[in-house]
Amino acid sequence: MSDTTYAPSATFAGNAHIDAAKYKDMYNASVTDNEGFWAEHGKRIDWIKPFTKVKDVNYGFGNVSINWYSDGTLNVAANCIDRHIASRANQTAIIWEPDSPDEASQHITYQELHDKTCQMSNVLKDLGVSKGDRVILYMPMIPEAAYAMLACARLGAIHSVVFGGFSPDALANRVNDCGAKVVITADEAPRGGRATPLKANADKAMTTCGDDVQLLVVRRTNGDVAWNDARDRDCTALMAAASTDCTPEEVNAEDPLFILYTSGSTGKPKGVVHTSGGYLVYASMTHELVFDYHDGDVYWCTADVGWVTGHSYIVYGPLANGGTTLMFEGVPTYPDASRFWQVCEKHKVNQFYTAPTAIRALMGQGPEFVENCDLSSLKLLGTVGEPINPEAWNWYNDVVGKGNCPIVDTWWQTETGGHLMTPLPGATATKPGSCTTPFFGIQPVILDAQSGQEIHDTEAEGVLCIKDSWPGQMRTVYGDHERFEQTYFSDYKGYYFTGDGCRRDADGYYWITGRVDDVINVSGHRMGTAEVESALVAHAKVAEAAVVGYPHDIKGQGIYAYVTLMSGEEPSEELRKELETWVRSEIGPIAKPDLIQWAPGLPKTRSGKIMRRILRKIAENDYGSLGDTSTLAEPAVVDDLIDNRMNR
Ligand code: 6R9
Repeated sequence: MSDTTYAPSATFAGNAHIDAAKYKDMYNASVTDNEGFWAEHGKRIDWIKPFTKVKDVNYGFGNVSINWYSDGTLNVAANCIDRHIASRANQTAIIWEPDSPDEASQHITYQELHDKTCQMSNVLKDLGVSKGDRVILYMPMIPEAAYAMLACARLGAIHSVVFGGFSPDALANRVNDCGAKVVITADEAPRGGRATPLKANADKAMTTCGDDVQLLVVRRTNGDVAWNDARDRDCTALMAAASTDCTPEEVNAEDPLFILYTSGSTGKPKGVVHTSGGYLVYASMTHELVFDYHDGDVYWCTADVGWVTGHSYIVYGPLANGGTTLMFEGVPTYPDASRFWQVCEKHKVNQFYTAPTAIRALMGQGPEFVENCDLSSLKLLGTVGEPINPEAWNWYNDVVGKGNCPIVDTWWQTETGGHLMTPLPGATATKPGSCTTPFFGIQPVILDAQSGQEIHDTEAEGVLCIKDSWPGQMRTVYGDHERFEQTYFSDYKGYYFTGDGCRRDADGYYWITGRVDDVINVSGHRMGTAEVESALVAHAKVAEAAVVGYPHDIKGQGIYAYVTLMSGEEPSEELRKELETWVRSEIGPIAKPDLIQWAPGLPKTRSGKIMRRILRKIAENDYGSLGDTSTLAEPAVVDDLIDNRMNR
């Protein structure tokens, strides 16, 4: 926590879309007449048939249903492309910066974006994809990923992007869960000077998918790949031969736009469903106001399109606003730690949006990597994904922003579609580490975790819920509406439960304290501890496993796994490596445990529940506050775990 506040400069506030007075008026209007507010702002996108209904929402457990603009029709791709053609055909829509600085970057105009997207749409159409069909994208950060998302939107098909770092198993699970007709991938994904064999991974995944799933392969590196003539299609060749015209399909506001799988506290990842109209209104409005985006600005979000940030703030928000959005294929530290800053200089980036984990990693490399670059184009900096520690915030502010760039610390979730709490850069005085105050129409509440009662005092700490709906909210879990209601609407009736803990200070500012469920946040990526545990116990030598998060200097949280081996198995360095590799291949590199502790036994209640609270404390090196251990079946196991804990 930090007490310093940074008010927007008069110059920034003077040129901003929203200043402090306007924020206050608009916020009040947005909650006193929520429906009127969203009726007005719903007009920011083009409708084929304008909506007459605005909001139809029920948060009642057992009957949860969320609808916005439900009698309106539109096409999302037409909003992101076609409607800009008259005025911006030759303006750059996407700047693509490849992994290696030695390869040429590309500037894709709105006209080119139109033509490529239509070609991709026609390729998909020829494969039999139509409205409502699911298409999986397993792709590098290349323009074709954006074309593919927009091509699905153009046809009214539902895309589901799977992060290229996920394993073949994780990919197959998602293909099967949503019943995808087509998987779009690439030969290889260059990242940090190495190439991930996406096509080979997809080949493995397809062995557990239905025979009718087709594989469309973009040529990125032209590397050698195996080819199955009956199933595989060369996307690059087919696009080149396809027509650059494709009529956008008219869809209902509440027709799904995409599914994005995200980790929860239990079970397999859930398919978060976002729909078309409300999502686009919310993504475009937050993009414009939170980043104070103005015509002609060059905006860069460093996320991957495999995460929600890439959906809302690389593709849909910026393009709906007719903006110029930069897509970066690489990583912050390749070829060296100045890569981000060199890209900012090269493309004269105005707004830069990244994750605290990247800031911390770059901070550790020293200021010279930043100081050697000309960052005078930067006007604003943003962060997302996890709480930012004040030290990293200050470095970002002083070294990168030279004290001239407001920082927007945006709190939101895959489920929320767009920012819910964030500074507005011309309006809000910031405090390092706080996501400050709510966006328009958002009513955060803090509840006492035990009683579920709302805490009305300004200063409060508890679980964070949201009182009312907003247009960008998820609508359901794909194929499992009951799970949707259970996860978000059952613990605290009448509210949307975020899963986050939160504190409100005397100024009414919000400070996210981290997840209150069994979800950990590793480098800004969500990971269910249960997912990692089930991967570990799927190994033949593992009897039992418990996974918790622990504070990690760079990643925010690291993965700490307690593993009990099958009797007869001996712990060894070799086995530790084997388990690490195993988890990588079961889920993906981001799930690899940072520390594995051999545990002859795990602390359990007499009813057999693992006491994670204790395991968390041991992992955090905080034995003084282990709390009550008297309910444990075998209290002695705790001493053993403490004696043998892993050093960090
Ligand atoms: C957009 C995104 C959501 C979880 C969320 C919270 C954490 C995200 C944050 C933040 C503190 C911020 N989180 N932004 N915590 N300050 N600015 O990250 O979505 O991957 O679904 O993660 O991330 O814990 O609940 P997602």
